[in-house]
Amino acid sequence: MTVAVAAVDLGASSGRVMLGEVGPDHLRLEAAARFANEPVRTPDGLHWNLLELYRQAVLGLGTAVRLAAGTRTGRLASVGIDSWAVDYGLLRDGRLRGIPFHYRDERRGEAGPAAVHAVVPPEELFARNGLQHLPFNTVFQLAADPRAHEADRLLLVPDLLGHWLTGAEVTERTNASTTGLLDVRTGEWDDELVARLGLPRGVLSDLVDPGDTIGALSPDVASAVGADGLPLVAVGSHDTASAVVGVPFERADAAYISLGTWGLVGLELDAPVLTEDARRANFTNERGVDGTIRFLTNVMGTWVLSEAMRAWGRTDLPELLAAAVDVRGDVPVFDVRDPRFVPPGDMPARIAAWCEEHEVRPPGDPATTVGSIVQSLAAAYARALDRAADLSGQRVEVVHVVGGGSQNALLCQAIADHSGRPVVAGPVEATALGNVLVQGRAAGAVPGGLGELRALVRRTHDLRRFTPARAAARMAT
Ligand code: ADP
Ligand code: LRH
Repeated sequence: MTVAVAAVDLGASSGRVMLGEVGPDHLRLEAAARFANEPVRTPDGLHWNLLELYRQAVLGLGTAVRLAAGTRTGRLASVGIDSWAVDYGLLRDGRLRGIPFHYRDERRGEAGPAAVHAVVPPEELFARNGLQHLPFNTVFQLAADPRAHEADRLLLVPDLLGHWLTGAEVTERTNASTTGLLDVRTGEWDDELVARLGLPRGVLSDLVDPGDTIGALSPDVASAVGADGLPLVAVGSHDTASAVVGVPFERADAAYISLGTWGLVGLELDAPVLTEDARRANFTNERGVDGTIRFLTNVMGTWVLSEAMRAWGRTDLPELLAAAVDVRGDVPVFDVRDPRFVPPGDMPARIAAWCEEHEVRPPGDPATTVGSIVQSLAAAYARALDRAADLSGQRVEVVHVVGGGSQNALLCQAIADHSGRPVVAGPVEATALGNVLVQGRAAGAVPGGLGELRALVRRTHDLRRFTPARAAARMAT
């Protein structure tokens, strides 16, 4: 049996609605809509343009319904939504209270973490929620958000869009694990933590798991998209959870880098690693599909490159990368994890400032700067891969790179070279594939566990391989 489903996949830089066709030997995506995700700055800070994203999602679903009419089954079986993590909308009496903030909003600063840590010290917080310290984790955002106490419901971004589509108010568990309010051991809301932080427990809704049916599209939406009764099915609604479902692992001793705006570097494990070393190394234990744990660290991703291009007024990434290939000699390697690179702004100036402070000659022209960004990202990923292996005790012999950044051959080769490990690049749309696969499985079109789903990705997608220039060097050390 082959089914058609629609995946709404919202990344921090762009969104898409994909028609997915999935069956035991069939996995295919077709774009129903692609659209930019441009944040909006208002006097009170940086916001997501959620209304525009919702508008695009509904338009895209209408197109997916029409495209599905031409497939074997002639209709969509379900819809699933994933997006970036941590951000939320607050509702009262069903109405949104204020425009949701962007996790890169620099105004909220350290007030949230300071308030939380005054009540629950960092060591205890990590023992409870297993999360890497990111100042924008939901728990920290809420501590500095006066609206939290006026709200009767908090919905994470995919769940908020799902609420607008169906009326349901639920929280999907993989994304809930990025809030900081989920117990890392049980996967349930940590009621004691919520109470100690003085947060209203009533704002948190029931948890659902990937594969669960959330509800049917409301009559208004169903008539707008032309599909009566179409169900919304929970997927790994955290985009990284869906991306990792789409990693075509060939062997157990492999790591992944989900490479988009962020570079999420880590391993899939059965159980969290909650050691003091893991906490100090800023590793996280996020919850994945089928109860897996994503043991990873958030490293800078293509964001610094996109922001540099914005500063130069350039949109020709392939040309810039081609020019960077021709740069001769060493390029400066800077610390891509320095917090100065997180907010929007003039990245070439920030890179130059970092280099001057560290007595390194700054890169000059755009080609050298791009080369410098690529080598600096790869060096940081190589360190993170070694740390992931050390902290978990799992060997890492192969690195899978998935997401938009897997198209960047210069970067994939640099990751192979810096890490001394072969890199397998692709699929580009791992997140949408993960979303589609979980829906396909829920519809009964593909049986089995994650291994079977990944084997299907391998059978149906071309992957590109990069061999490390200095594999021998790593083996020797
Ligand atoms: P996100 O989900 O975080 O929005 P994506 O996975 O869509 O991110 O990846 C977006 C990134 O993919 C871009 O910032 C860009 O660096 C990279 N990318 C897109 N197209 C290409 C290309 N043709 N060559 C190299 N890199 C590309
Ligand atoms: C990637 C991502 C990542 C989170 C960040 C906020 O899009 O979901 O996993 O840490 O956004």
